[in-house]
Amino acid sequence: MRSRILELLRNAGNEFISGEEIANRLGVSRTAVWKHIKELRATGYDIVSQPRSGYSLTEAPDHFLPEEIKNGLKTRIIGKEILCFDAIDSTNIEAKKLAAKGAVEGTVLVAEEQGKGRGRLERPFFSPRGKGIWFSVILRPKFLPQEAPKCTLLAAVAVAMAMEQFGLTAGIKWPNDILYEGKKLVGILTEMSAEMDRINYVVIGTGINVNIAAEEFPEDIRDVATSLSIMKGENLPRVKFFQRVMESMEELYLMVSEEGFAPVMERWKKYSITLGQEVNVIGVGTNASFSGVAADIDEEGALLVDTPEGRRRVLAGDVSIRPKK
Ligand code: BT5
Repeated sequence: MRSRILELLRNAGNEFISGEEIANRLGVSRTAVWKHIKELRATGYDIVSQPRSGYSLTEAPDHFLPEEIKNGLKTRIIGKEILCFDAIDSTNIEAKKLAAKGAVEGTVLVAEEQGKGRGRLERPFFSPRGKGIWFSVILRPKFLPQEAPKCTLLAAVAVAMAMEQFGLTAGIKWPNDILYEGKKLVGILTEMSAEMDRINYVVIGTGINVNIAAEEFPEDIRDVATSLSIMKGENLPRVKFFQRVMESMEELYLMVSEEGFAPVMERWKKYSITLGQEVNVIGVGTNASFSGVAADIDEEGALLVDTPEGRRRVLAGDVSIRPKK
């Protein structure tokens, strides 16, 4: 009912629509309409009312509400189901639970705040309230399990494409970070459940620092983290940015099902700030490290690093780019 009232208010544009007309069109009482309007106001909608004219929507909140995210969203798969959480441990944990219970492909979970946002190897991921986009997407792709890590590259390209629409140029560091001036704006964690030759589900978890001021980052990551608002010099509308990310993700996902990952990899290379650089690589889960020049990524999304001893292939690791002398 709430979303149907919102739709009527939106369709009215700048005009007023009377409580009576809303009540008649939706087959409810005027008191019921009034109650829903009150609720909408409480969630942040600015709805003005005038005694004889009725109601008019003047401003929608930049909160994660399914009605807001779906409004004007141009996707068929991603966002088919949208679940919004005020607070949650981790959207990835919840997404995996739902996926195991049969959630439909394209289900999206997004939270205002995560209490236990996680990165790789259980590293904590700072996810403060109302300041970012902390979300997970459930996919059930037809490709092979060994291709799943490439979903991380796909998500990074999707965020980069969204940034472009807001006049921001992204630099992707292999495999899962988007950086600005060497500091991290976005982190991505792809998790999967699969059998030998079949994926049950993939959960792509993405954390985007949107409107976080430098001093709001905890001290331990202040030197390594940044946000879109720092980059742009002003706050960005989170819901609109999120819609563009979901649309880009869908465009790329459809591309993969038609043409495979090659066109996504091409785009990834265009945004890459890793290729051609001197890098230090630390294997994930090991402390083994080595240096070389990041030469390319292969069809599996592995990073190829040229070292004095020859070319090395890195499937999972932490890469730091060494400043040019
Ligand atoms: C990642 O791991 O960057 C993957 C992060 C994925 C987060 C999303 S949010 C939605 C979904 N739900 C989850 O629980 N997770 C996903 P990794 O490459 O391991 O980097 C982790 C490191 O990034 C930490 O050890 C910190 O140094 C740094 N870090 C933590 N929070 C950060 C933030 N908000 N911005 C920038 N850097 C951060």
